[in-house]
Amino acid sequence: MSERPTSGISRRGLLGATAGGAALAGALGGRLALGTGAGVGALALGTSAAVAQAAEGFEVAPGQLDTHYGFWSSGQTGEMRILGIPSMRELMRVPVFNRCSATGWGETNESVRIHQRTMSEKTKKQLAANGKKVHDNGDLHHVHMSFTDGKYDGKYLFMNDKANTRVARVRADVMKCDAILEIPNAKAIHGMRPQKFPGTKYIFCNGEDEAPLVNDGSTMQDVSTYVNIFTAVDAEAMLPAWQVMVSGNLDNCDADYEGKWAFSTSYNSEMGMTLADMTASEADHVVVFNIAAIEAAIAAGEGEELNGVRVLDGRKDAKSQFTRYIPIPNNPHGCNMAPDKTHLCIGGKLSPTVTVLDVTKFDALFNDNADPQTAIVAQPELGLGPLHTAFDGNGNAYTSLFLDSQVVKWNIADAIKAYAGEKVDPIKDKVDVQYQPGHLKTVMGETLEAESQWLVCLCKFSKDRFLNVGPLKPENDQLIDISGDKMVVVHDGPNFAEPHDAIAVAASKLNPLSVWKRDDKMWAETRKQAEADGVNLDDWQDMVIRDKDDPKKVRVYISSQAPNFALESFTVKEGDEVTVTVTNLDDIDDLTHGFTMGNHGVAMEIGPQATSSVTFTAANAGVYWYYCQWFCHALHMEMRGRMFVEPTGA
Ligand code: RUQ
Ligand code: CUA
Ligand code: CA
Repeated sequence: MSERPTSGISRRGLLGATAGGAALAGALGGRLALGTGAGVGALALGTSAAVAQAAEGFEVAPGQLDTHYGFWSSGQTGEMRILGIPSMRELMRVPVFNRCSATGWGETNESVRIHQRTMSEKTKKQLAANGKKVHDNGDLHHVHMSFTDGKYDGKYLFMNDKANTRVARVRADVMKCDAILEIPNAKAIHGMRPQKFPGTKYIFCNGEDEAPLVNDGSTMQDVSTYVNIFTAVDAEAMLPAWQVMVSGNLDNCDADYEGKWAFSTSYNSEMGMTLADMTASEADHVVVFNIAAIEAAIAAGEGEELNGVRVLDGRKDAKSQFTRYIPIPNNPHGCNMAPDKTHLCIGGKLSPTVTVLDVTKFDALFNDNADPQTAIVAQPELGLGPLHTAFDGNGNAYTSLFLDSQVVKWNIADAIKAYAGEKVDPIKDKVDVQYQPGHLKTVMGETLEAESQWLVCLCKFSKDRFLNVGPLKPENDQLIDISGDKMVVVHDGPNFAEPHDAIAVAASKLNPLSVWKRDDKMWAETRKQAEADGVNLDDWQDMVIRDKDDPKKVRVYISSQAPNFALESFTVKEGDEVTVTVTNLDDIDDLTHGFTMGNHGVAMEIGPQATSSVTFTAANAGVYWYYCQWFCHALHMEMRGRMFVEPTGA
């Protein structure tokens, strides 16, 4: 049994700072936030008419559209969310790793196929032992869009699942998940970024947790057999391209604007298994991955193949050309590449500094074995608990200070001058946020088209900012106007568990469909089965087909057109495995139908021109109503029918 901790990292006074800082910020925030409404709240912050004006700028009147899409992670909820910026209105939730009651995601055959596409036999066994077909939870920290030439290309969104070691892709044309990849060999995918240049060939994925490479129970206690794995995923195929073993663990990552490097922070260079061990060193590191050297080695057949992926050894002792390790104080976290194409900013977390690396100096680290420290060009001391950094289009950086509950605006060029000994203060402004910010994002700020108007700060706590809803409080996403010299908080946005990260994409980059294309690949497999059954999914269908080879299987094809299902009833037998395929033949924006089978735990969404199917067992004889659960017509309530389940032997 371990003892209740009394020391650990608090020896550095930092846990103390967390508690004290939070209490202080709480008291302060409470006083300042007495006025509600963004305008009043902002004015209460004590500045002037300029503040009121800034607060007005974020309001989007009824009927008006936002200028930017915000794509939000949802942490342990496992979905992706779409918000409008600057209104901060929630527009949509896209289920990815979670089971969704509204859409049937995680239950429909189409979504289960996507879940199981790369699922290992081990995972299937684990799930089956727990009575499941798919994981229905995820821990989605990071959402990023695909790039072409360093700019968002509006094609895909990629996201990680730390809980079950996966990455997923959402198609931006329909805003639905179309691929989930279970990454072999690695454990707990945390940091995840698309390659920025020349395009998103790879998704870089950090394995955060250390484990034996062959994790079969044979060397569990021997930590020297533990490794961490960095994975490059082929973004089109959504399959692993290659992996690199590293020293230390991996936290966040990013990529450069020339397609040469990927980089990851590590907080556990110690390979410690306890909190005290993980914080023992004064410095951890950033790993730099040399993409060209890795690709050459993979092409030459180097490394070992393990579970279908070639794994290279990039650990320190291997002295390879795959990696370099740059020492960074202390348990670093955020890893953000500036749109100036040159500077990489690493959040110190336990160190009050952000370390600025010049990526143009990385060639020398590999070619001349230059001292890794030569890549460090600035290390401004910004405040307590620097986590993540965002950028505007004017050479400024914005870093979240977790312990200080602030955002600090600083100038990269000035920080470099100060590091070189010049008397210049890189810090331009600080603003209080509520409270304990993690990620923060400027609009378009992780691309070559960084803008300088809005910053979204994702706060981990919201105490006293909203009506009390019980012990579990919402998080607080705050919108900050960064267009002037002073940053101004203009909006509080409560948000459910637990947005880690967000990106903001100009609305012009996207143009999603309103009606599905009938031949979409999402239901290609379902269409194949229908063809085999002699059913044309594009026509009116009202078919009930019993499988010739397996008479326990019944396939029911139902068209829907508001307010009708093609079948008012169908009959099956007790114990039958029933697959219901519904096609929505309506061809009108926003006309979604549903299919819910009463008392069977089965419900799904069928968008205009879409096909969805679901399989369940009719276990008990009786009459069951099915109905359309998405409001579609004045006679939507009447859009229902009966399933008769005959007793066995009838
Ligand atoms: S990282 S703890 Cu985005 Cu700050 Cu996941
Ligand atoms: Cu169809 Cu409601
Ligand atoms: Ca450490």
